[in-house]
Amino acid sequence: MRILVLGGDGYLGWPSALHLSARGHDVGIADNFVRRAYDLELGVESLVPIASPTERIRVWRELTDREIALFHGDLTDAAFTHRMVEEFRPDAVVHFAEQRSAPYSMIDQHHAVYTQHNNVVGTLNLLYAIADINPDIHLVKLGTMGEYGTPNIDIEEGWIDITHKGRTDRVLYPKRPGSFYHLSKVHDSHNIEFACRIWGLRATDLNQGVVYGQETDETSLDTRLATRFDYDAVFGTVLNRMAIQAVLGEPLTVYGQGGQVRGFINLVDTVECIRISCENPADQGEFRVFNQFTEQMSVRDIAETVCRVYPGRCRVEMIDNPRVEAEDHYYRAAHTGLLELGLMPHLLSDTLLGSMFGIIDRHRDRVNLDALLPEVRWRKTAANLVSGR
Ligand code: NAD
Ligand code: USQ
Repeated sequence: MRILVLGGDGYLGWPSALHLSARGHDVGIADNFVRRAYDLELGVESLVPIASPTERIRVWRELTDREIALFHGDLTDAAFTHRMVEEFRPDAVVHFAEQRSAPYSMIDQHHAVYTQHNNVVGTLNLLYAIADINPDIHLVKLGTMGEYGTPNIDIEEGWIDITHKGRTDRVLYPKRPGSFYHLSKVHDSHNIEFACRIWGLRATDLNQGVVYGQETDETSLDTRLATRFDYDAVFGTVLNRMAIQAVLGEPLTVYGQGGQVRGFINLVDTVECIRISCENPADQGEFRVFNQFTEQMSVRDIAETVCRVYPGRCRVEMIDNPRVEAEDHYYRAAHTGLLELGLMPHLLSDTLLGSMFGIIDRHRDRVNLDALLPEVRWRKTAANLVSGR
């Protein structure tokens, strides 16, 4: 298949592009490299050094004799997005290219508006490009489990059958997300479902849980193929951060009571889910939703597991929760769709955590300790009410 990976320079996009290429697909990646610019803005860097986009592609070509096309541009630029889809003529487009940090979206008004504009407008431009150029193109869109929030009933895969006053219907599962970033994903989901219903497009919305891990079979072939690994309080996600905090001898930061339960997935399984979704497309006109995670854990469970496995001294600290979220709640989310299509999960294990500790230890000197503690607060303050810039 010809597969275009949007956001192909990011944490997940790059290893997914390599995985698809290794499986024999013709891959193109597109990115505006804004993720590298956020690093400059926040004064941090990926824990593991990453090569430039052109060097990554060159190394992959030298190792495998496989070509990856590169499109440098911004999805919010409608003309660029249209041109790229027209030129590459993909069978599937995997869309990772969004601002993906909840804390970044909550810094202030400017960052909230930027996040929703970037994410919602980029996706709309893509929907128009696909509808104009070839409605057969299968859109594989990265959504998030956080779209659902933490409802007091079981979470289904995207859709729910409800009976109300004696009548029954199948509707999109109700959403109650926890940040302006997560809200941008809800808006995307609605726009995509609408495009499938009205224009007959086909799409798979992958409501992914929190990803952890840094290596895949492909990225570990050469250090210059490494993907990024974020540890800071804005872009670092909880399991990666806790593994890094343990190795650095810093306290593991549990926000609030730590009873927050989330779905988690290993990077190795993420790239497989992308391959599986592309190779098993949604039907024409179908808005298909998979909940893309393999196990659910509380933040406290993660801290305890990391401390149990880490061979050195390890300390957990419960700090004031900078977010507004339930810390003790019901959580049970369906996630059978991808398993039925053949996903073989790699669950969190002592070996897996051990290999993460090894990677972290090799790069420990690159950490900016000042970036570890959360500073962005969900509640309104003078700093985040109006634009801080
Ligand atoms: P990332 O920030 O590392 O990668 C996103 C890439 O998209 C970056 O390289 C960035 O430069 C690019 N990008 C952003 N806006 C763009 C635009 N307008 N035009 C072109 N390129 C643009 O993020 P990631 O962790 O790889 O996440 C990828 C996707 O997966 C996101 O949509 C995110 O919401 C979703 N997701 C991530 C996780 C996770 O734990 N990392 C979990 C669930 C869902
Ligand atoms: N948390 C801590 N301590 C930390 C960091 C986080 O207790 O040091 C808690 C948070 O309060 C939250 C949970 O851990 O309850 C998850 O936080 P996170 O930063 O790991 O993940 P989140 O903000 O939800 O966002 C990440 C990705 C996002 C993706 C989402 C999947 O950045 O792109 O959409 O995970 S999900 O959580 O399923 O919505």
